[in-house]
Amino acid sequence: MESIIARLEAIEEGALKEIKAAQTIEQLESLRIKYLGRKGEVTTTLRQLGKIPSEQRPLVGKKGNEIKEKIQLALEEATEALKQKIAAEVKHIDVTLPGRRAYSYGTLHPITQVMREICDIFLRLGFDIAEGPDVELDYYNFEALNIPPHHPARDMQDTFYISSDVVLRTHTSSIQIRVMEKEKPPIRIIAPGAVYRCDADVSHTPMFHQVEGLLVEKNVSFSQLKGILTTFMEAVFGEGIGVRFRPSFFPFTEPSAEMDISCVICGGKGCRVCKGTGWLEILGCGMVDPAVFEKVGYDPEIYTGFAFGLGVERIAMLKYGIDDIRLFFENHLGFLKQF
Ligand code: 2NL
Repeated sequence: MESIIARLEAIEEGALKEIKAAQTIEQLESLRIKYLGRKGEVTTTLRQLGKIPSEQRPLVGKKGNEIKEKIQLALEEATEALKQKIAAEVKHIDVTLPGRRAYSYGTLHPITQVMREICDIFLRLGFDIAEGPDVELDYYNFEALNIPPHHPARDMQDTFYISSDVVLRTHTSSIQIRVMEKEKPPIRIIAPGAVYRCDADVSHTPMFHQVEGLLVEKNVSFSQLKGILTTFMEAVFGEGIGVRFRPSFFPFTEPSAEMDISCVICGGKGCRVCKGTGWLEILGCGMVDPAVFEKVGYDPEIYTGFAFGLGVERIAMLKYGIDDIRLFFENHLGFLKQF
């Protein structure tokens, strides 16, 4: 019996010493396990109670319980003291130190900036801005634009279908069809907005931005189209920019052309970006196809018009020398802060 009591007292002394020295809440928790846990020193010692004469058991048991309670109390007090110490340290943060500055205000996204710049130029040239729905009927996106039923653009691989006759618009031409349906010529509008195509790589994202333009009056000529677009390119890239028009094809224009500008990276000498040609493809355009006029109820014998479509991300990439379109949509502050 003497030996068990002596052993318990030795455990108590060791435990109280260790509790006093503990520096963290975690250390205190491991001390609780070490002494009071199921396999702890106090617990295992008291298990030997069965080995001593029964009349002595109450006395040893009582001593054991007292020691348990003392250790428990010491642990609780030490934990509480530590918590208060931590709280006091938090209060002692020096609030007079200079702070780390957060960005105090944001900036417009580079695509928004370029989009506004493009719209401003056309507003100065006398165009109005028209808007329309991103979720569009197949009719306005394809059919009214003379895009035949089995044209590749209608493929599931290129177009996001909501249902068999509803799509995410693949170009903002659909806006222009809606305007022509409602209003009579003269029409002089641009249609800016997000467009959607099922495509993704360094130069394609599933959502990007377009500005289309449409002018309808009597006696509109291709030279007027060339004049407007040349003035526009000079406004965006500077007076010195070179331009050229190459024949092309679109179902909604006839004749159709693609416009190139002299390479803004090498100045026309030939480089990696222009693939050695000195020229960059910048937009598609043409004279509105009579079939489109018929769809919206304009008499193609009376009215003529030109139209064009350009990609905003493409213009922004060339303007700022960006080689990966995905950077516009990753929202890294380091990238965005540069604009
Ligand atoms: C491109 C080509 C183009 C049009 C868009 C258009 C709109 C109507 C009628 C006729 Cl309502 N045409 N838009 C015309 C030619 C080309 O865009 O490659 N865009 C990035």
